[in-house]
Amino acid sequence: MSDPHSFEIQGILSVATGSGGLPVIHITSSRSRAEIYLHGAHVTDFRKAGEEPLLFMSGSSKFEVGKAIRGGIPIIFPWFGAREGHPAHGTARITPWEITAAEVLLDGSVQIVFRMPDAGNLEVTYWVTVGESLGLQLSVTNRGGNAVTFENCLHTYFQIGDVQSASVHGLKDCDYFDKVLDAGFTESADAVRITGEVDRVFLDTTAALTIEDPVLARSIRIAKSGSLSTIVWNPWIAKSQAMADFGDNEYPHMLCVESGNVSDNRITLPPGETSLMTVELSSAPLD
Ligand code: TA6
Repeated sequence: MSDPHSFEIQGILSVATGSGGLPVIHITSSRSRAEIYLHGAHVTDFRKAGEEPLLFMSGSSKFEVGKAIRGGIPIIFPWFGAREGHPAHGTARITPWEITAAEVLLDGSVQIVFRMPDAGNLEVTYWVTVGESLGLQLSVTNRGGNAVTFENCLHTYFQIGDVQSASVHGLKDCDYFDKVLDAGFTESADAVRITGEVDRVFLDTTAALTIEDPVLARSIRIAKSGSLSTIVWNPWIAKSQAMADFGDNEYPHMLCVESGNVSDNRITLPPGETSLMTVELSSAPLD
């Protein structure tokens, strides 16, 4: 495993000791800054110069080996959700990843590349591009002789002024499984609004979404490729109180809108093939 410090770029990319003593990468691009923990290759902060953070981070989050960070962008792989006898949402987010490259791109963005060790016959690579927007690419290549089935998801926590005033646009007419009601539905509203616990797994949708946040006076755009699933989650009151790593009063200020391939959209990758999922997060003033 190469020394993370060998990828430092003077005044642009530095490696330090972060919360819980875990290694953290600080990136400053010409228009934004970001923070990424090697633990899970976890983006924990991204903000454009002079703006509110784009991502939510719980003030109660753990930063411990073997535990997931509560906020930012957890990488969910190779399974989504619970699995008896195994960590929820897979091992990627609780594994220390390795840096394999870092560079400043021609447009002033900063790109850093990670690989997930110990992924068996799978070669798992994650590109993070920090610029005017935040670019994420997760690739999985099957280097083995047999097909492999997996789920993946970038479980993004967005910072929201007041979730009850926010709305998510782009999912109308999409089918979803409602994990709160334990039933399937088709989204009939023009926008998804949060007035209680929401845990919806939308399937077979490639739509780019927009979160409108009138309190922070911004719209957040979530564009994706190589992803057929979108999950919308807010724990609301009871679930918030049940999570030790999440403040009881934090739910009004966050909303997860996640991009991946889960459930019926899980991926079966033949030998030698590569799955590539990209997500681009950007924000603009809400006019
Ligand atoms: O993506 C939504 C969800 O699956 C919820 O059901 C909830 O469990 C959330 O993920 C957080 O899961 P975690 O394992 O990070 O507590």
